[in-house]
Amino acid sequence: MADLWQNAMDHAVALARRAGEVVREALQDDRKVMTKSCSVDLVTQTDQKVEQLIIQSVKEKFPTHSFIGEESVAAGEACVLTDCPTWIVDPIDGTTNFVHAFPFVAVSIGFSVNRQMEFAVVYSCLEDKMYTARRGKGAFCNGEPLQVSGQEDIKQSIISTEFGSSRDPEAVEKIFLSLRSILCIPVHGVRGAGTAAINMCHVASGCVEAYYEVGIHVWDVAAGSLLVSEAGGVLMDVDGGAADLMSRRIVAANSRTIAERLVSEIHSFSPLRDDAT
Ligand code: LIP
Repeated sequence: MADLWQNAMDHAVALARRAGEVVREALQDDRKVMTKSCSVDLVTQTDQKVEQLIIQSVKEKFPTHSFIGEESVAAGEACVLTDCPTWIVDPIDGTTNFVHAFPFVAVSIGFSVNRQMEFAVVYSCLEDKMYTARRGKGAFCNGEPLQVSGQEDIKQSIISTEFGSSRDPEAVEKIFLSLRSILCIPVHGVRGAGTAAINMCHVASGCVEAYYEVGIHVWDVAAGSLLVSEAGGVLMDVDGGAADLMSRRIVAANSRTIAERLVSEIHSFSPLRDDAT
């Protein structure tokens, strides 16, 4: 049977590649930096330009589809996931990296139908790595199949996480408590690429056993979540329940064993949900 969404996925890959060119070109110029929720939550004209490029093109080709886009939500649009075919777009995941030319920057496009991810595209623009996944058909990087790590001992693992952009003292305290507990298990190391999407690609690729973060948004993790599950990994809430992409909390791991062990060390908190009205 023909794959209903293959056409949309091909379009997403082409758009991510074109968006990557825009990002690479913009790195040659001065980047005008603006702020959103706080002084460390950055946005540039390139984030806005890339999101417009993607949304306009999708609207022309698939006029009935819906969107959740990071910059559209920042501009006041609702962040609601319905049963409709929905493109969940982060035009530049790793904006702070982009601003500083720190070399991990991704275009992240997830596509959901009936609130289930159908395909995922994460383009790591500066590495020229195109990560793709289709529900039930596996995960790939530049066409090569991905498989999560088989490591089940957290003491032999690398864990990735981020500090995020909240500077609320209570949140920062929880972040440091979690980090201390995890480091002292002890694990082999803690890493963070500065983009949730690429951190999740690292889990899918098997070079990192697990990634967790509290404070991310649905556009940061929608595509990455399918890449991880299609590469054989698991998703979980930081308290051990079912993952909820709107909750701003995620654990993405190679296995349930590693995810549950990690959860037992995380000091969780609950930021305002993405779909809170
Ligand atoms: C960022 C993430 C990063 C996370 C930040 C932020 P942006 O996305 O990918 O890993 O720590 O809180 O959400 O703002 O660069 O798209």
